[in-house]
Amino acid sequence: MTVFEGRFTDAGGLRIAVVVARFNDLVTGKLLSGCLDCLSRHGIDVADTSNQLDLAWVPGSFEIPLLAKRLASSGRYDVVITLGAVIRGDTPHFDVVVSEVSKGVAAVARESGVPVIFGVLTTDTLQQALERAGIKSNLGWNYGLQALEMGSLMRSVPA
Ligand code: INI
Repeated sequence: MTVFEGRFTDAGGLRIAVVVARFNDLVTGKLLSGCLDCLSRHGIDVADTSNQLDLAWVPGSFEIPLLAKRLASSGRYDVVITLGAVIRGDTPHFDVVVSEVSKGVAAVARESGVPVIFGVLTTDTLQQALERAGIKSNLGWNYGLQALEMGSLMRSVPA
């Protein structure tokens, strides 16, 4: 029996792209900070000069799948992390944005074969979003960890 498992200790060679939405950047900026902190503490070069990690900003979560697709299809990255915050209180089209970004991200991963981490918070209020982006915990950190696990796992499984 072969057991395939992602590791967190062999992250040095991973190439990572992060797509971040500017909408609700009070929240997404904190998710990004938490995510980069996690990656950095696991050996990823997150400096401005890094050739291991690239960052793409999009206007809102609706645009995330398009950029994720371009990056995942480029062949340059082992894993793509998406970060966004969709808050129900802000918009009557909450359900549309959430549906498009969640289905879009899942489709990109399936079609490209590159893992795409779904780091889009969907909450009823800004308070709930902030609680998940640093006031209580910072889910950005978790998304970084999940990216390391998936990048490592996909490398270990024969294509
Ligand atoms: N984008 C978000 O990332 N979060 C939101 O809460 C949000 N609201 O509230 O509307 C939002 N809208 C913008 C959308 O993602 C697109 O950028 C816009 O519709 C242009 O295509």
